Amino acid sequence: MNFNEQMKEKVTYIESVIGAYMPQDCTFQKTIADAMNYTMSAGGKRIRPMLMKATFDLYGGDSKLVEPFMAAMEMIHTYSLIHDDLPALDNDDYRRGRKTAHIVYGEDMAILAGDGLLNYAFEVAGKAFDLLEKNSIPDDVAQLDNEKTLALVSELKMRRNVEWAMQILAHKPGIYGMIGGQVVDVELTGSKLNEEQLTYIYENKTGALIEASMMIGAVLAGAGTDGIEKIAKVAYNIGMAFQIQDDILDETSTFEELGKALHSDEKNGKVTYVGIHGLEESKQEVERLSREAITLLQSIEGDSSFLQELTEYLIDRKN
Ligand code: GRG
Repeated sequence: MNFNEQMKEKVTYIESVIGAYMPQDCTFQKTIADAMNYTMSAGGKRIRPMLMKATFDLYGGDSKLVEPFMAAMEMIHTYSLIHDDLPALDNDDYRRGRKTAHIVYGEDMAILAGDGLLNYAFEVAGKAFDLLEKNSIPDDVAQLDNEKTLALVSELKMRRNVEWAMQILAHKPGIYGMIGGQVVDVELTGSKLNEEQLTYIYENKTGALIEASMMIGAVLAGAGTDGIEKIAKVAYNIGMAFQIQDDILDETSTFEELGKALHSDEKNGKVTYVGIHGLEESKQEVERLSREAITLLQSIEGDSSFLQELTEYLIDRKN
């Protein structure tokens, strides 16, 4: 199977996972489920769950534990897009090739749909606990035989990994991650940014969710601290390259390819990497960051070929 076929197959799988975890039974509050589903089902590249699952595979993960986290991560990402498009922020009319949520459902419902997705993401991720084995513990633990003890220890290890993944899922999209980056981005809109401020914004508003995705994949697969640190570095580079490429596409792509309006940064008075360094240098930086990520991936034991190809593909992505 070539890379494009693999991507297609993976997106189909990710969409089926997301679909399985979307809210089903809504009565009086049905509008919120419709509004949440409207942007969730509009497509999107599904890069974050894809990176999470590919990292999980790289570190030998072989359970379904990662699936609720894949869905949860895409929900958090989609909430951030719905809120980012609101009139109070970027005021965009199109996203993922469709009218934005606030244009279709009104500003009130779009705010609630974003809130709904953020909250529901944790409800969904928490379902990973239901997937764990539940070995019974006798009152007198001395009665446990070897086999039962081993089963309990293995369950405990998995449970710890899920708890750790939950912590990452709560931390990275928050004020020390995505929201932090977004706050500085909003506050400094229209001002002249220095390199340090720009790096802070990119590391957080975009990088944090990419880092969280790959770290959660590694944690759930049971990778050691060393493995998690390595993948966090890979994710850092991919995240920075992803945002610079986003800036490049905002200037050079088409509405049809992007599924949203171009020149959004200019319209909103945002200073970007491209604005400071120009297109050519920005392209070189995307290439440099991505090549460094690929070299790091090659130093990790295991089959990282899909992750390497995905990183390569992102250098030239068109949307
Ligand atoms: C709480 C009011 C309120 C707002 C929150 C946190 C936030 C607003 C916005 C997040 C910042 C943001 C949108 C960063 C940009 C990251 C980025 C490059 C998004 C596009 O991701 P893709 O290209 O999109 O993966 P698809 O549609 O393919 O999923």
